[in-house]
Amino acid sequence: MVLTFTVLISGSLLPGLVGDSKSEEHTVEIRNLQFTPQELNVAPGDTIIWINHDFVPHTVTADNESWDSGLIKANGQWQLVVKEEMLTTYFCRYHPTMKAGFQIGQK
Ligand SMILES: [Cu+2]
Repeated sequence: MVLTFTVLISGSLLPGLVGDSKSEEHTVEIRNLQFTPQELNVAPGDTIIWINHDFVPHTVTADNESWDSGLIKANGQWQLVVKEEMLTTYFCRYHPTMKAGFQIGQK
């Protein structure tokens, strides 16, 4: 004898798990060897976009190097999707005085 259990899970019962439509984009400008803003409030799933307005390349590198943009050319940009557990402080490999970070909260 075989018992079959059919479980129907409605998408509406799992808010936030399937395609979070509330995710936002945040922009950090790199200008005159500075990240602006220096601090940013984000949520998991959000995207942060760094735009390099300088005439020299920069990087966006986690303080523990767990994530890294690689070289961002003049007028180039790079983006990152925020994950809950990631390190949130970063610097530029070429200009170690360039430092900034973001705070991960919940929506
Ligand atoms: Cu730099």
